[in-house]
Amino acid sequence: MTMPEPFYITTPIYYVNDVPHIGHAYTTIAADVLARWHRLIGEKVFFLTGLDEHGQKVQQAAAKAGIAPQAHCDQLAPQFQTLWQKLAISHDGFIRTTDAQHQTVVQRLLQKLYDAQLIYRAEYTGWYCTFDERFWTEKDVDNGLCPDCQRPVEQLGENNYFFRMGQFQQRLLDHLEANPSFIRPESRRNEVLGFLQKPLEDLSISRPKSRLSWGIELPFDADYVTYVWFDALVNYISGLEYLPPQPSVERLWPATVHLVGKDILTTHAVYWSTMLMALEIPLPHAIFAHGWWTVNGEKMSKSRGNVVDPYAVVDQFGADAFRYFLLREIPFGQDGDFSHESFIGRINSDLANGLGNLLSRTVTLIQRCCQGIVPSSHPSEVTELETELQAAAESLIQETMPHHVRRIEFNRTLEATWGLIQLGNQYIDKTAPWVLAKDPANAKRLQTVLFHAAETLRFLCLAAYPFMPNTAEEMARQLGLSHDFSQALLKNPIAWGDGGSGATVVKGKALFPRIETPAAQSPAKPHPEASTPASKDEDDLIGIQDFQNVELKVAKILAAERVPKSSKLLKLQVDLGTEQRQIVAGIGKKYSPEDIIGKTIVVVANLKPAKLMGVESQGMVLAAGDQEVQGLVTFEDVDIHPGTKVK
Ligand code: ME8
Repeated sequence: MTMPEPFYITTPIYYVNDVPHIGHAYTTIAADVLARWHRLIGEKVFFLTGLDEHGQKVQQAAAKAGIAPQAHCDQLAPQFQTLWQKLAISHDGFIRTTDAQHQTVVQRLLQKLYDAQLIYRAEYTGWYCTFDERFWTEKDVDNGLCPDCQRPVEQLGENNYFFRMGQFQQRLLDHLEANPSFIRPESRRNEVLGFLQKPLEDLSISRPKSRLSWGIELPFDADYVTYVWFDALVNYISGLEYLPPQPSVERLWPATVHLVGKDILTTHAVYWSTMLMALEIPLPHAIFAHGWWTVNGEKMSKSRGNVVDPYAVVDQFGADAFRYFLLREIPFGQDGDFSHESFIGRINSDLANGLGNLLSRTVTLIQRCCQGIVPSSHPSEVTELETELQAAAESLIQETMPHHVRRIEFNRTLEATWGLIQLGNQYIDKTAPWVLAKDPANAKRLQTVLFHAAETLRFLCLAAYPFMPNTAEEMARQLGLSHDFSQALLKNPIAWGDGGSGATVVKGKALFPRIETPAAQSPAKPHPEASTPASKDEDDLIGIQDFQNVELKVAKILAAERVPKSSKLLKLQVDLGTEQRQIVAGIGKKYSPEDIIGKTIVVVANLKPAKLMGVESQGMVLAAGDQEVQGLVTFEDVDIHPGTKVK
């Protein structure tokens, strides 16, 4: 019997020259989603992340802080580890390049290359960029500036050790040719092919201690330390020797995928691949280089003061909203822009109105109509609506999701998931369980509908889990499911109707409370030319809180009839998303009942009930006009779910 191939995924190991930011969070979250999905489908997963602690950048940061480099690393490492905890990162190993075991492996591999005469010593003169820690040739340097980071370069001549990288150029080209999905996405593969059109030079893999002392000493020359990239790349193999519970380079290597940002594609695709070839170690199956985040359209930088602090984002909005936004907003591989407006927009529309609303209305209805127990379906009551919902949920979990996750298309996976959420919400709107609940003759139909709503959520819970693990757990809790997400829940196909029924639901807090933006909270500043009459007495104005005390909601008119003996009053039955209400409205002179059935309107939902001509009214509709009503406030061209808040 052959063992299934394990899924070994890595992130870059981040420099500890500064605290982590949104870019570091992005790659690590993406790797976490893949790791969680592959565990869910029953694969053996090893997920490695960690820190790159040597080299000039770290030495300089430590000097600036006035402490020894190791102490500096020890201070910063917990900042990354705590952030990964806050972001629910489920890595299996955390490597630090100052780990003694890692250093031993680096030295062993260097010695092997040296013994094989693949490392030689030579005098080299070139233009050195301290920031990028690399030499450039005369033709690369542009006006005395580094072509990569645009910082000044200095001419440096020194003796160094070189790895015969150029010798492997053709083999690397052949490998790229034979393995079209080795570098992904396709556009990045083309970049690497382009890079390899020029002759590939040998790589300086040492730094004299006189210039840089913070690194791993070369095993064959104590006057030198190892170039930080040679040291760092080896982490992908050295970590397997001492971090897994059963150390096994043999079983876990080659890596399934190295996730990296596009900035470090060359070091991975070219340096690392040729190092592995020289060491006679197989190459990883794939290297995926994702795109770059800017903030409000600008490059993130300390000097601009626009670095997004993931700690602050998580504290304010929660880990899952952040995880969702980063992977939903842009296709993985393309560049994207982070702005608070788009983030909050996604929270309110996709998370609060979409997923949160579907869960809360389903749980509320099951509590109200079925004593809190998820009912069973009755085959005689299953219509096309139910068949469509079931087919959509099954194809999401069994086909669409595996397809897109395998291709590392996070946004497509999430789009498909939100397609099902929308279908679920529309299903509840169409079947209107609160109307069914009025007549005991509909009991079987009502149970069938609520079963299907709950079952859709059971499937959604699994689809959401890799992306939003905390949310999935809370959904399972509210649905009364005893899911243990650490198990391979999708190892075997899940069947519709296999769980759920009989569970006791538990109403919990909203999954994603709507975020009121500062603009909505603070009264808008009047434009100088705005027509606020100068004489308007301050006492006539209300504060925002007064307005917020009025709960305005979208409602759909299900039925309407005239109140006997009144020319003005209509008695309406409206759908409020989770309940049906009766509202008496003075709109009978403008509208006849048949005109308004099916309209989506706005109602005041927290008004004390009152009796109008002896008929109870549980709210008020919004309409324009003074003595005479001229028109109802309606939504004509957008499909908005009943129950959605209006502000
Ligand atoms: O390069 N957008 O570490 P590093 C998206 N130590 N991703 C971003 C980003 C942004 N604006 N900024 C950073 C190093 N990243 C080396 C790696 S690996 C053997 C050694 C992410 O701290 C992205 O993954 O500069 C990028 O490749 C990585 O952080 C660079 O992290």
